[in-house]
Amino acid sequence: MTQSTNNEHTDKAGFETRAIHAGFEPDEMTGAVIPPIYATSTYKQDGVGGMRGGYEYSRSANPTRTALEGALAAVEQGERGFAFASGLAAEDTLIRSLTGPGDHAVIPDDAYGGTFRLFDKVAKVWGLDHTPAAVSDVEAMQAAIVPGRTKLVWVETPTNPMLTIGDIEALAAVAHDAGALLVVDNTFASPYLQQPLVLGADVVVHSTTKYVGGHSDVVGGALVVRDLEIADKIAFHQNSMGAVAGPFDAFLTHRGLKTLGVRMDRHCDNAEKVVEFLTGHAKVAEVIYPGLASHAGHEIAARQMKRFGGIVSFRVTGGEQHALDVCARAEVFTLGESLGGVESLIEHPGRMTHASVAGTDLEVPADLIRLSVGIETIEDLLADLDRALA
Ligand code: P1T
Repeated sequence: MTQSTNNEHTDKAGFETRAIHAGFEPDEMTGAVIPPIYATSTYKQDGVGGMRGGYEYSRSANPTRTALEGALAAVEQGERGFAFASGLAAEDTLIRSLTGPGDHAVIPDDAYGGTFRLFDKVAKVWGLDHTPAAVSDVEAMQAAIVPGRTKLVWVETPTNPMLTIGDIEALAAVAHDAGALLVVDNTFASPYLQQPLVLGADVVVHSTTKYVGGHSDVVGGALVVRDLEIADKIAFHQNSMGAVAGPFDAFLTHRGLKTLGVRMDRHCDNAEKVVEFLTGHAKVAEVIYPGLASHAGHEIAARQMKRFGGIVSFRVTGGEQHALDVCARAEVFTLGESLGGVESLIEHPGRMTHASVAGTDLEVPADLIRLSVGIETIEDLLADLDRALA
């Protein structure tokens, strides 16, 4: 049941080796190379309290989930990983593990709409208030801290959907100076491109629904930490709140994680070509991608990310209706929410993923389109965009 013992021989290995081997040794009885799906809710005890390997009940721990959690810790270079039923379940568990009524959090003024809704409509009712600030502006993030009350400085980098970049090292210093913890939602970069714990972050959050799972066939979330006291609080709340990843979901997520490196490289290759195609296109007003030298966060992104990712946002020249039309005309790019799967997706954040931030500080431009560039043949993706924009 302990995770770190499974990772001993992979601790110093390269990223892909960790992604493929950490968290699981071939099954002792059968030699199975892949963690079996332990579809069991409970475990036989050898006399009261005589647990085999520490397994007692599958909300508390399940071997398929343990394997995934060990692998997640290894790819983020953390000590403990925790797998949840969704990204938002992971976030909710984290918030309750590390804050209480009367506390305060600094959150991005540009974030996934569901994350904002969790802070604004759920955590606030519970007594945790928040101040949005720009993740790209370290001084603004610092100014938003309420001395003595701020427990979390929470960022996404790159953000969803504006792809704003936050300087993880600088933000960690600011948070720690104020006695707060830095939480980084690493969903857009994935652990292959960026490892926030190495840069000083205290907690990494993932919607594993996205690049980690990678095939749009499972919803899940994760938390990874280095500090064992924080880990104990999360472990207690994971079990007490119960929003865990089930064994089938843990299996699919773990299977996806093994190919993260090769998939991300192709996502990045294709995204770079899409950016090149959109830049200067007559119907495109602005292309937003941290890999562009003109992007305000380019230098920081180049320092803290291996490459710049598979998400490209852009604004069209003809306003909201034009953006909606482009979304409707695309064919290879499937119109749908979510991101990070092998297939390309297109969406209108204002009406779809970020509808819950309409009328708030986090509202997104109406002429904005977000692409999750998949790993299909690049010529087909470019031809599709050309048709959709025409
Ligand atoms: O959907 P879920 O697995 O609960 O994860 C929530 C979440 C958390 N953080 C980020 C950065 C996210 O992008 C998401 C989910 N986002 C979408 C569904 C989307 O289309 O943007």
